[in-house]
Amino acid sequence: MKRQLQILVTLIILSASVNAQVVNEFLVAKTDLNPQYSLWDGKLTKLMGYTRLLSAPINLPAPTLTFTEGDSIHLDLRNMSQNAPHTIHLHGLDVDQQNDGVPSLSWQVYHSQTGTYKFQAPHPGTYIYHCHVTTAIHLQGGMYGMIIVKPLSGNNVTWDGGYSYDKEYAWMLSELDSVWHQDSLFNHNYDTLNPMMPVEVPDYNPQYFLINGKSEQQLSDTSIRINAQANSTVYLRLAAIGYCGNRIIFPSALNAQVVSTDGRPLPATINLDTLELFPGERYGVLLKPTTEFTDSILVQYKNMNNHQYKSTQKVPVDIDGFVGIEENILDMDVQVFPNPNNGELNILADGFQLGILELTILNLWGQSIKNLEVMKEDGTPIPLDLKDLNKGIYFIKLEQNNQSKTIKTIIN
Ligand SMILES: [Cu+2]
Repeated sequence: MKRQLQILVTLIILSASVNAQVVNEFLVAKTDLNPQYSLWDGKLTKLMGYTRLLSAPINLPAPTLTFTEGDSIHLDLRNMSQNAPHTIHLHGLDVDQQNDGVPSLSWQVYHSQTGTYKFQAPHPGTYIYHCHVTTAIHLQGGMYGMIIVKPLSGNNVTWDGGYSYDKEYAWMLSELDSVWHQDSLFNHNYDTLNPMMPVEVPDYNPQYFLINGKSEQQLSDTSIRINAQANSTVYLRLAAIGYCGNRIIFPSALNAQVVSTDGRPLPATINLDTLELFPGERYGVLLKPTTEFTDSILVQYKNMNNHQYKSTQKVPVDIDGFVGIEENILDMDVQVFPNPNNGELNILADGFQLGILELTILNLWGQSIKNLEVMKEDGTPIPLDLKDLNKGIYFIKLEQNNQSKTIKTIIN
């Protein structure tokens, strides 16, 4: 009987321990043979980095690794970079020293070898991984990416019992100094047993200031630019991994609130329009716009030796929604097309009578910026030329005999 009880207890313990889901991830460390990564000005640069496939191009940042809280992770690193060994340091995750990718404290993966990091995904939050061999060069080379740990309780919540959100963005802030992206720095066989650097490392003078590997006009990429509805909540994950300090300036209409830092919830939210990040830091920011507007978030890069700002990058923000312009008649069918348009548009004003229609063009703040009259002659659409207006969101108010209807259009 006692023996049967022992077996039963053993079986219960075994079944509990296999409940944690094992997730296998695989990364290849490699170095570009030729410049292939396209910067905003069209120049190409070489990278050293991590990819999921040997044949895949190296991207900045490396693939985002997304886990669920409690997952048991087996992360394989295959080194195909020809030269130095590499590791994966799990920056900010609570893992044991053996699996934390700091070569002097554990092990490193040599060319054509594979190593496996084993750890449990800890607290939900935003983390970073990067190589920890000759860190200054390998990290600048491109060996960094983001780790996102999602809570068990769902996809659109910051952590169990935390804040829910409608949409999320993740920005990894870094820089690139193309002078460092050369074979003379990339191709070395430094390791912890051979700590001599092959060449003198030049001063760091980045020419490219990056958000998810992009800058300038590339920031209109839909994965970076903020596009959301008024009265919705956006969760913005921020991770800084360059050698500059960062300052982020939010438009006040975004009602930015910092809710977490370095993978841990803050005891209370902090409302702010300006947030400073230092290398290695992560923040979780809720954006809660209540009105419709277009603006930019400014991301600045500061030289930490002399505290001078080297660059300001502008990320477009588009918040859609209604600003509450009163409708006198709600059942009147009015349409604008195409929408968005280039300033040439058509209005279908069924419900209004034939004859003169008075039009008022309003900006986002409800200010009248243009008045005109158009003639409704029959049931066909009325063409309208607004090409003299700047790109943006406008309201067109149509009036006739004390009846009116307002519609929205986007000129881009
Ligand atoms: Cu490395």
